[in-house]
Amino acid sequence: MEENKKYYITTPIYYPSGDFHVGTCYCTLMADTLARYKRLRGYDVFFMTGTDEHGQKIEEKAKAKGITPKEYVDEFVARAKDLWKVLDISYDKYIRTTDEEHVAAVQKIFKKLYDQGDIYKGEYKGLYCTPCESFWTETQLVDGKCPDCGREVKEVKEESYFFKLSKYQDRLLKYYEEHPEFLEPEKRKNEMIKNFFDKGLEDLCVTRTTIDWGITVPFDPKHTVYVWLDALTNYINGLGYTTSNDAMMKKFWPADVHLVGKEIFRFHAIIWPAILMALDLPLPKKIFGHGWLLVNGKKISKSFGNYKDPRVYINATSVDALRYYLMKEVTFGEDGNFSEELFVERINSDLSNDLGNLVSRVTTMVEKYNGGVIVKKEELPLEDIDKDLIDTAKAMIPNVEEYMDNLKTNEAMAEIWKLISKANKYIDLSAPWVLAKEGNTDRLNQVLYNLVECIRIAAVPLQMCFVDTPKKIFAQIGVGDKETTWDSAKEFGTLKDGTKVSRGEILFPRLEMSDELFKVEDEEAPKVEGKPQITIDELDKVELKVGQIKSVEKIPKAKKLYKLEVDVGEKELRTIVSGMVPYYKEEELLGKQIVVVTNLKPAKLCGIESNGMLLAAGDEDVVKLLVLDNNEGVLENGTNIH
Ligand code: ME8
Repeated sequence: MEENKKYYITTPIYYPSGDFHVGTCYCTLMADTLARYKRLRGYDVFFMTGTDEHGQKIEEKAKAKGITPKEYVDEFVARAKDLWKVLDISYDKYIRTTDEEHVAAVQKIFKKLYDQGDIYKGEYKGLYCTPCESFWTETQLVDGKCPDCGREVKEVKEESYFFKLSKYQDRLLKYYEEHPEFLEPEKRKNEMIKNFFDKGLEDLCVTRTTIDWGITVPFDPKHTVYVWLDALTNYINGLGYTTSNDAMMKKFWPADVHLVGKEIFRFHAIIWPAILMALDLPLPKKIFGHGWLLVNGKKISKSFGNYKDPRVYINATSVDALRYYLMKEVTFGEDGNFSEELFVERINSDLSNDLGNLVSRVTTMVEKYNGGVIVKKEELPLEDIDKDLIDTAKAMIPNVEEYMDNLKTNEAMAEIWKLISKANKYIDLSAPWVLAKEGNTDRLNQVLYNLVECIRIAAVPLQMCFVDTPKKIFAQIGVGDKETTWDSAKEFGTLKDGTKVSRGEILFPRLEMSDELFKVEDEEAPKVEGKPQITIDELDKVELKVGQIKSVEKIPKAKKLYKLEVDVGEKELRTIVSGMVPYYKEEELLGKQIVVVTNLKPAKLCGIESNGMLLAAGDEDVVKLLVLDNNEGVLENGTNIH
């Protein structure tokens, strides 16, 4: 392997909130396709993905589930890794921000930046969006709300450490100018410069005192490191930065490309290079901000209720079908659409009709007319249709390389399809069945050779995106390892005389759109908030009763917790600890008839044993208790709820 043929590619590290949908799979698949492409070209590839596991949101979600944040993220990571296995994602490292090495590295980086004066202590006054974990200035708000998610922001004031982002403004602008390839697509770069640099960069708050679930500042432990300094440094910490074992860092840094979604592009384009400048490290070669996958014009995301579980589509088709769809449907840097109809249409036209039919027609003909054997004879002159086909085949790999090197994965796929379409047309133009009927064996052999050779050449770059199909094709056309390498696809005529072809299973059966096609089987149901579907018997295990709140007391030291005494129709009142302080005043709770889970295992919260749980709805800012609509005691306390 040549020394300079190294390639380091990353995806964002994902938040463990909700399960992955086809939208979140897109970036990982794109990275996987690029990693496979580089490996095929003989590069030593390091592909890293992972999870961004700290923050208030995780702390709250874990609490809502009655588990610790670590348990919550562990569960998520197990599911994430499971999905990446199903999708055959070939990552080399899965980094978690709760990994000991990452935590230690963040602390060292923080201390270094503090010691050299790039981080200082100050007071933060600002507007905070809890769901996005983002601070905003007044001018950035849209209609007084978070510009990213449109939700309410809260005013907060607290002691914080700041990173001197403003100090790097001029150096950043100069760098963008001198390295036009650094930020892509161009329009996103220009938009970002206009929105953030025109107003001037502000120093960045990098710690919080109100979030426990985070990496503590080593010399001031009441502070935890706040999101971006923790998250962004994963890209170097995953290579062993700050450790004595920095061989990977030496080998792979700077990264070749960070792939990120468009909404987090600016953090990667501004904060990350500034941190690297402060650490005196080279900057990544490219940061690419991709578009979103949309359903009915809206970003796929759980909160919009258009959640799509990738497993549903894989079960109805195959891993390769979903991988192809995602690589084909999203154009370089733009948004792409996802709908079940589009998915079916794309699979039927490109995979069943074009690719599948080509392989099946050609292998059938070789079996029928030539007993499954390829005959290579070079004495016959080429006809115009042969020349045209061979020219297309020879041009394909250089064109695919050009597109892939510029991250245009969908155009690279289209380039392969040009050859596939041309080969299908060539069948019609050369009409092998007529040649067979006429007994024109030499021309028939020549035509069949050209067709099988085209299939081989097309299947080589398919290995970037497809994980099973190329193997199946190679087996059907009887080619060995040497004829499946990247470089072998640059030559026309590599296929050997006497190659044995045997028709195999249909590669992509046609899909019929129906209500049944994407039906979710019980055991493979899409998970909502990480919970699998349950049976009625399992539901029956939960005991729900009408309860009435008889006393309410704030728990000193706990910001959100009340100690409640609740009458659930038993001799004694139940003590239940509930995080309702931000949402209800004491007097609002007193006397309310509510829904209580009465058979929940007791748990100690702030030293108080809690015996049960109140049911409530909502997330983050708004939480409402489930209250009986007739609150006059028509139903007795302790009544069962079904
Ligand atoms: O932002 N289509 O994590 P995240 C395409 N932890 N991409 C989508 C998408 C869609 N419908 N929905 C989400 C974070 N994504 C941080 C990153 S990196 C140091 C820290 C993409 O889980 C989104 O654009 O909220 C983003 O790039 C990625 O999923 C992770 O989002």
